[in-house]
Amino acid sequence: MQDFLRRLPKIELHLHIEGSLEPELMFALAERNSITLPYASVGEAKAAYQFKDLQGFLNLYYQGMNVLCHEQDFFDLAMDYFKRASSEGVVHIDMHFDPQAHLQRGIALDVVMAGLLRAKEEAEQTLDLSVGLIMAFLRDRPADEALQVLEQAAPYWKLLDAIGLDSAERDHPPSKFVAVFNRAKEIGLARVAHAGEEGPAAYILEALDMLDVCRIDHGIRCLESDEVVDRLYEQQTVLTVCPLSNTSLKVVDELIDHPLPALLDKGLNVTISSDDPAYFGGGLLANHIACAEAFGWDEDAFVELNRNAITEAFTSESRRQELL
Ligand code: ES4
Ligand code: ZN
Repeated sequence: MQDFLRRLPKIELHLHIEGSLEPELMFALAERNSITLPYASVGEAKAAYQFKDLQGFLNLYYQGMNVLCHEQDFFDLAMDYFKRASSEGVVHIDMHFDPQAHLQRGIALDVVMAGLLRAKEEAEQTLDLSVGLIMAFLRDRPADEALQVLEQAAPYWKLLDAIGLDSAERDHPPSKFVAVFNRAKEIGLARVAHAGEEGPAAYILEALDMLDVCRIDHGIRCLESDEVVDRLYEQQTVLTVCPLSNTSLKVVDELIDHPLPALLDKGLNVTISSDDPAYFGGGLLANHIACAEAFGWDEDAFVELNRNAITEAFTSESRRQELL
């Protein structure tokens, strides 16, 4: 089964590129940029990756990305992940990135974009990998700021596939970002949002109704509301479910208790992703293997999940056909 899963062409629709920063690269970039890390060693960093909840993780995630200063750092970050993912059989990645987290530290948007776009281009030319770009906004920061960043990104609109909404979910409902998402729609950008990860099922409905998203990142708490499950079923909205993320952040106690099988039983359009692979114990292959072990799914189940993802991937129709 592990060999099959490694060889299976896999698609991930939900990956935060800053969450792919492995401690080894973090140390190398810290040295390159003369930054002092709060860890004495790679081992110590890994040992610190024990999270109580989403906020506990976000604190280390924002701390870790402090080593990203120059265009080359963003290129190395993304290329490092693309190569690793490709070697595990990943053929498409829709990649979130968090411009506000870098702007806040005085890193210009052009620096972030130049590095990430160059890595995307190189990956698409040298690996059998296509990459979609999702500019994500931090929901625990003001909506005005998000709107400003979206306008500031005008030179890049043509190169983006979608906008997203991430960071601390509780008390930051989708409704806070209606103006930002309306503007993205006007611009012609697709829209996705994290909802129903730590936040309530009602946030999923809000994201659908008020932000007009085509995809819900996580969405696992939909099971707390029949109304929300019905909506997701009727629209066949894609859910990007991240099993190892959910256990790492204690959204779910153990993988055996994960709602994935229940979501499939309801006929929902489920896909599997890795979220923040450097922090949650592995990438897309590790997530597949963990699901095979926990749920005893057969090969066809994984083929189906990846087919769901291909159909919704942010890439050209010809690439989608090639992957199907
Ligand atoms: C995230 Cl796991 C998760 N949830 C919400 N926002 C995020 N940003 C990076 N990882
Ligand atoms: Zn996420």
